[in-house]
Amino acid sequence: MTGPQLSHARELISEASRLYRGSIGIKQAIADCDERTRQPLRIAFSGSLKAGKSTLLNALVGDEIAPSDATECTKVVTWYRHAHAPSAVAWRESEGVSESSPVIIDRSGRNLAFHLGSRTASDIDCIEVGWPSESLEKTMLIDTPGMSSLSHDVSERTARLLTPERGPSEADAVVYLLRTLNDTDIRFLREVGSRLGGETGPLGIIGVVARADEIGAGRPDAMGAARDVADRFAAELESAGLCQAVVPVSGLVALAARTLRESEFADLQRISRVPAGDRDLALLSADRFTRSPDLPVAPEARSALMNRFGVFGVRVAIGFLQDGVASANELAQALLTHSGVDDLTELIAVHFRQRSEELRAHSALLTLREILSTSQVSGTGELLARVDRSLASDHGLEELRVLARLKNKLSGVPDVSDLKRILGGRGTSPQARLGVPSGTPPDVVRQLARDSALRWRSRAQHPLNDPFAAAAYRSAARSAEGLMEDAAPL
Ligand SMILES: Nc1nc2c(ncn2[C@@H]2O[C@H](COP(=O)(O)OP(=O)(O)O)[C@@H](O)[C@H]2O)c(=O)[nH]1
Ligand SMILES: [Mg+2]
Repeated sequence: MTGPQLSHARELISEASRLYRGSIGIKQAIADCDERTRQPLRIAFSGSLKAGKSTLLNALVGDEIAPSDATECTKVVTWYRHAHAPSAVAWRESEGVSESSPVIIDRSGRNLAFHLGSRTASDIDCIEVGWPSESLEKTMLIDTPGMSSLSHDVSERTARLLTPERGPSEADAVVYLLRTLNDTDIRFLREVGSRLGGETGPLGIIGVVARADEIGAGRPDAMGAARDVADRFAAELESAGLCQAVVPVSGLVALAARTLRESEFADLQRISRVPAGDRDLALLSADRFTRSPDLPVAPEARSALMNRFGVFGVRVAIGFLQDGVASANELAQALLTHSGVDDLTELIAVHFRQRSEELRAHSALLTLREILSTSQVSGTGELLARVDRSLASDHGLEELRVLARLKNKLSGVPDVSDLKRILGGRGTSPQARLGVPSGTPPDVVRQLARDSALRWRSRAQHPLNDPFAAAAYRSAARSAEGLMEDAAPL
């Protein structure tokens, strides 16, 4: 079923298509815009070179589909879509015509690779990979080569996708990986944010403090250290309106956990049973771990464990096994939670997936706006005004903008957690917003929604509210009123 935002966007697009029925080129651009509303949400992974983008994408998909480390194909923007069988093609536009050529997917080595044949990255505009994965059914993931002050060429490809010279970004949402917070990141985030969210605040950007295990030099408390860093970055980025949330994640540990093999579990278990003295000594460094004569697992297998999990991952996994974790499934789940990827998945669900319709409608309308404002025919002025009204009045997007600023602006307010919930920060179903079980009957939901609307309206009128608080409470009241409408008897 299509929600009101997408239907309204499509109506405006089809009116534009009528207005421009005589102009072939523009008609095509409008048709592309309509097509975009029918495609899955596009989430791009961006950040500096080697930030861990491809590894994190793989961890979220639960399969190794994006090549990592710097080979030729990692210099190209790669789109991952759902398909019934694996496929990969390279696209190139030449004299206005798009040409495709096959790319070989090679899983024979230690790492996945795409072979481009005699082509180099500069001969290609993008690679499109089709993959049978459930996680790609509702979202398309875009791996980018990243930003680098050293490689202008590579940065430019990412910039062309996310911040093209004209018009909105090709992605609807961005996961931005940071290791430090430098000027390049801030400038780029500001630029991406202005394309995704417009003037009115952050929309569709989640920051990740990446390779979080390395922040505490691989010590078991590394994630705690990474969380402090994430909180510091979050304070800066959220208060500057550049991000909706920031979380620390170790993509490496998350990927190893999601693809954990029984043989790895058995090896880790064997090592966890070695007497503490020898084991702790062997775990002091990656080098000691692979060379130690005291471990009952072949050195090649240990070296493979180190590659897949890193020092931190191996130490944490062994810690879990000593604490009584008894199966590969249980270990994988414990590592996933510890890696931070569960928190990221939740943020992506709340901020991107559950808002997919609003975000896609928003991108399509921004594209339409660009088309209408650059080639005017009779009637465009009025349509443009309607597009602008539609962009400004989407309550779902307003909720996202308020949610992004709650932590910073209202952290001291006692009911900030209720506010977050009613705005959809813990899920967008009426029950999630009201904090009741999912089977709650409609008449109870309606009554609770009415109470909630009254409560937030009255909070909004408090004379001591600052402007942000007043606007946030008004938004909450509108959200609750929306629930009353949704739950109204037919
Ligand atoms: N320790 C650690 N290494 C990582 C992590 N994520 C990626 N790496 C390693 O960093 C290198 C670059 O990763 P890659 O995903 O290709 O980065 P990209 O250039 O941003 O796509 C690879 O050798 C990865 O194994 C992580 O979370 N922790
Ligand atoms: Mg990469």
